[in-house]
Amino acid sequence: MEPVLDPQEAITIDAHLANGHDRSLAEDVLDGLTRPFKELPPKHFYDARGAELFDRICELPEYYQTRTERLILQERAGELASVTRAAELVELGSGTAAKTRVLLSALHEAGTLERYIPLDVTERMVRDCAESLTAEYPGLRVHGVIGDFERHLERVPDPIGPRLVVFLGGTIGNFPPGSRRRFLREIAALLGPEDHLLMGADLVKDPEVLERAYDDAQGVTAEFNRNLLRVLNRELAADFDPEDFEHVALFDHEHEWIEMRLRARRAHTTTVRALDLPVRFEQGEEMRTEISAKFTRERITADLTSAGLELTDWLTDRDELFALTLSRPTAI
Ligand code: AVJ
Repeated sequence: MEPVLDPQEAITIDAHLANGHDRSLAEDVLDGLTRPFKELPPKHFYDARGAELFDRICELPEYYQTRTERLILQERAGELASVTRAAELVELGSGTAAKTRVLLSALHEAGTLERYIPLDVTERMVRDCAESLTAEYPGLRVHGVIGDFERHLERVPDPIGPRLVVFLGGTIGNFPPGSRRRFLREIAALLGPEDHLLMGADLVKDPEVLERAYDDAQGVTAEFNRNLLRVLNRELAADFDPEDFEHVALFDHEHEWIEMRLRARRAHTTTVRALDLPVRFEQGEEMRTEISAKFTRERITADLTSAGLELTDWLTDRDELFALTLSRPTAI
């Protein structure tokens, strides 16, 4: 018989963000907009509207990542469950946990799953998915962590058995190469010798396919990009006119990453009032808003190795558009 837990016992939530805005936006803007080459980090895209636009991106015909990753998970979840025999699944940036359900179901069927630990900045998402998942999977405990995976990894509770950490969607591509390795090393610190990391990575391919995925025909990605300026207007009393900026997406062949930028259509000065910061843009000046690195098996293996992890499985679709890497701490 499945143990039946009442919801009080099944759900624990720890909050590490004072409020939804406590993600260093002001400091990031102060750094980023005073550089000779202006830049804003992509994590600030995701306010309510940004999250909604990103969901629409995931459905676009040009944006193959989400559906390809889901397909790989559907095909291989059973195998992942039997290889990892995970008692707990820790998910970094869990969101609505849409794709995670495939894994949770496989682990539940294998009879090993006891606990799910979603870590996400959006409190509502963590609470909602805790409620629905404890209802969907009898006996499952959910220990939600409301936090930023770049700052709160050490708040993940101690393991209760074999652990599978998952980092899906290809978000590892947002980190520049040095930070990427540092972050992987931080993830490795969550893993014991019996534990695994499952990570999604977008693969190098025809640059035209890549650029289309970041500059779709309907202009959803352009809106997503410009939404960052609306976030600054609202949170920091800035006075950007998003229509003063043009969406740019291009593949950087040397670094093998997509860059998204916002290009000023005219010379103008905006003010970020909360920071008392005037910001001058020349006509055509570009501000970088995201890098999204594309990987080869060799490159991701080297990154994992440098973080003390060894690749144990490489799961990809038949067209090799996207890959899931399974890795574990390197035996010493
Ligand atoms: C959520 C970081 C994986 O890089 O493809 C989608 C974000 N930006 N379209 C990506 C994104 C533009 C996405 N990640």
